[in-house]
Amino acid sequence: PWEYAPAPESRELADLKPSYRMFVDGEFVDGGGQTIKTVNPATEETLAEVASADTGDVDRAVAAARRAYEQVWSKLPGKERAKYLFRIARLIQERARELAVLESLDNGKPIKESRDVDVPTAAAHFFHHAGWADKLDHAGFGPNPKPLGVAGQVIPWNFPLLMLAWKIAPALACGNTVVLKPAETTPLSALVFADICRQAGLPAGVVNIVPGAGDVGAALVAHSDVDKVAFTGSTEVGKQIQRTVAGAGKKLTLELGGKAANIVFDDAPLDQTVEGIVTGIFFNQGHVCCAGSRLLVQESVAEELLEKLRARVSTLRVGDPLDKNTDVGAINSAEQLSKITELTASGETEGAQRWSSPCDLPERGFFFAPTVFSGVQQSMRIAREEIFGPVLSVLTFRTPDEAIAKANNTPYGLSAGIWTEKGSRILWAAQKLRAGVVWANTFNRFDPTAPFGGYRESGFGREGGRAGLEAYLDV
Ligand code: TXE
Repeated sequence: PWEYAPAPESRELADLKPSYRMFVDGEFVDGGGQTIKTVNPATEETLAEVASADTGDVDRAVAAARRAYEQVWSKLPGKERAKYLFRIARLIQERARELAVLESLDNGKPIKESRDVDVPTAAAHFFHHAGWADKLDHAGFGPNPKPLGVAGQVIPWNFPLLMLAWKIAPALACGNTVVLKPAETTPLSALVFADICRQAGLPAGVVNIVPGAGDVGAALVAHSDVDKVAFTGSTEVGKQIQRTVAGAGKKLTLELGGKAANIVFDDAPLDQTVEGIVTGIFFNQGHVCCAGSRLLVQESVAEELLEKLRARVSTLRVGDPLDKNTDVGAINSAEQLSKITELTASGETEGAQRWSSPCDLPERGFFFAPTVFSGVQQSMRIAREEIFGPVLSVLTFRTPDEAIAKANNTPYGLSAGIWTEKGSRILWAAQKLRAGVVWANTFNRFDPTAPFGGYRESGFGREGGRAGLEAYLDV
């Protein structure tokens, strides 16, 4: 029915087209694979038809990237590459409104997040890396830093444009060329980005975008002419990719799942902490690899904190992603919604106490009420497995040592948070936590200057800052 369709002005703002083609060698072309229908998760309506690549298209894209690498991009001085990156960054800013609306339509995230986080941070990544492009020889990477060649990059659906920026900006800054596969449920912003590359006059073949499902990603990472593979996604697929590239002489970075602990000590300012907990787990519907999905609270303040938290979560507005007042938007797909539903049911079966926000959910679309489980034990699935949804598992601890032991009791190691007034405790805990990122008195802050990445089953390699560039350079 009409009332569930996005307002006509939002389609216009996003400049939404009925169909999109893939981007190879500087041209928009049809793909050999079966066309993908991308769906608006807030309405379940088809947004657009998107061309999908087949293995022949992957071959053509890699060949174009190789040609562009050999003949143009690797030969350009850094200051010339920087000009293109600056241009791309400015074009992302100029087209920010279009990109933000498109991202919210395709992904389901609230417009205030795509507008204030995803799009500006994507532009910031290009600005930051543009600044590096002409300084690589003088930044202590080692003698004669050189690009690797063609990068094959596979990204997920939770931050479609931002993950693309994390992957493409450092690759280009270092002189590599790229073939990128966006996720099958969120290909649109990557194809608008392709148009931005064209608008920026980026030489043909430097960036190629090949939409498709997992088989296209598998063909790309296995391709014999790809020198470097960068993947963000599930731990399961990450392990598969690691096996595929083993022995093939490719460089690899993996950014996989997480089950981050957000630790609240008894001296933390509770009202401020509640805001951080909410940001930690309900930002982007909890579709965040570094989400603060396990709350560890010191026993003496647990009851008071939980009461404040439930009151605050009750005020979150869940619904239409395009409404500027929405705090929690739509779950990206029916599959992800059923995974969240199944895991939360297991929490109840295993004996945790479930509390869900008494919000009204829209009748259509994929929505899930913000949920808090208390009385969670470490053995429960909701304490061990990544839910990737708006569901928080609350555990308690008595001593700081116990907090660290519980925080580290996970195969993952992407991020963690600490809430305390004591600076010494922050430094102590940050040393002991096995996590690539530790936030203190904040959560889910992203900055292009800060290296991001995991320990253990959360993957390896860093993205962002100087450390992120090392993944795209040889010396
Ligand atoms: O991930 P996949 P899915 C976690 C989260 C989520 C779960 C499943 O817990 O519930 O993973 O999500 C491509 N070779 N994360 O199924 O399949 C795929 O097309 C090469 C955490 O969406 O890993 C997509 O582009 N590529 C995570 C990308 O991999 C393959 C973000 C991610 O999809 C492939 C997303 C293959 N064999 C999910 N199979 C994070 N770290 O942020 C699939 N793909």
